[in-house]
Amino acid sequence: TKQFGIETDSMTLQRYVIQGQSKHPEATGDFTNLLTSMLVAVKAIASATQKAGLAKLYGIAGATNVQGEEVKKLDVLSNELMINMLKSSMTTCMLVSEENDDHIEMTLLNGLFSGSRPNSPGSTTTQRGTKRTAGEAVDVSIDELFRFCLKLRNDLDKQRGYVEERRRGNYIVTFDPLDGSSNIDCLVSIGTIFGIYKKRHPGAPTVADVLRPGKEMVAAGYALYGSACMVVLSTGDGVNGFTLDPSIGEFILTHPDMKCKPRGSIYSINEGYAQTWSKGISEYIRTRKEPEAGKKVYGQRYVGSMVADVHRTLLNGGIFLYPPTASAPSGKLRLLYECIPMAYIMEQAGGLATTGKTRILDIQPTAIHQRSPIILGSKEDVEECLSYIEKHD
Ligand code: AHM
Ligand code: MG
Repeated sequence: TKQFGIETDSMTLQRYVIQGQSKHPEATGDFTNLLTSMLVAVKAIASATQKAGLAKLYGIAGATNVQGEEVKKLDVLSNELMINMLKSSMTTCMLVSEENDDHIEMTLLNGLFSGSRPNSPGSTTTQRGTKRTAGEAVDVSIDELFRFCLKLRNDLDKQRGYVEERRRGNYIVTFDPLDGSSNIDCLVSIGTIFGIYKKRHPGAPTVADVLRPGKEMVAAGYALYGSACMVVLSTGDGVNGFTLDPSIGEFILTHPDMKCKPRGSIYSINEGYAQTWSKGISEYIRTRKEPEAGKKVYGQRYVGSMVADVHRTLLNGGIFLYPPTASAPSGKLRLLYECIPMAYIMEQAGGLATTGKTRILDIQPTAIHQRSPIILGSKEDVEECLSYIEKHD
């Protein structure tokens, strides 16, 4: 249905999420609000990314991030956007960002009744306790009025607790606001990665609420700032891709029910670290280039931006690897906001994601910035790689 070249009934990301929500009668709409707010950040990052060269946003901001890496201005901006949009959505209780050393806890709103509470009325006022009939002038003692106000305030305090709890929200979001920072200045694709958990108990969240295996996540996804801006999202029911139509500022469903084909023909790894790979990884990669008779060689692609490399793997099939190296013995990529969300997407699309020993989504995280090796992609390719690891490592 098109009029004047404009689709009049398009499936926007928000519409898609609202439709999903209608399948859950208990849904409050918070998840939709969370995503809508986060998409504002994504759109702003997409816009800033395109303007970075012009606006001179690129360049070193003069600070290093918590991992001792250079922080670029666009990283800082993206982080602020994500935090501010997620906070103001009033749907989250905790955030974990690659750019922040500590987790960010949502504070309750204060100030509604912030005055100090007066002491009990004491014995200076008298009790009249007179009965009144309709029409009679109301004769209320200071004491009665005060008790009434106190009760009203207690009731409101209770309500305020409820309201504050509602405003804090139950969702926990982990994110890398701008992944692939080394690619910013040379205008190569970069992305935002996010994972969403739900707090399962009343009251304040604790860090244990975010140190949970990826299989407990309720949603994950990424935004890719490439030749177009795309959001790939899974809410645990398959994977869908939405492309930003800049003329209307909306994400439109362009890649419904994305599947990673069972076998691909591309491997993606930083070959510069080949010397420090395990025997299993070395043999697996060698045999991509020197296959046994009758098998085809694999092509090699490596952008160096996880979002771009994973997105290509999802679309075209193949395998992406960031194994342990000499300088990063546990791998480089972060479990909570890089490995787990990508593993979630990949599995939802029919692919696999592993450390080489364990399924990524089964890992019990122990620290918010912990790293993990990762191998993900087409099912048969990952299985074949695992067979080399099993044989040689
Ligand atoms: P970043 O969070 O500092 O941007 O680093 C993460 C990026 C990933 O996007 C990418 O897969 C990886 O680093 C590339 O690392 P390397 O340059 O060692 O191959
Ligand atoms: Mg990163």
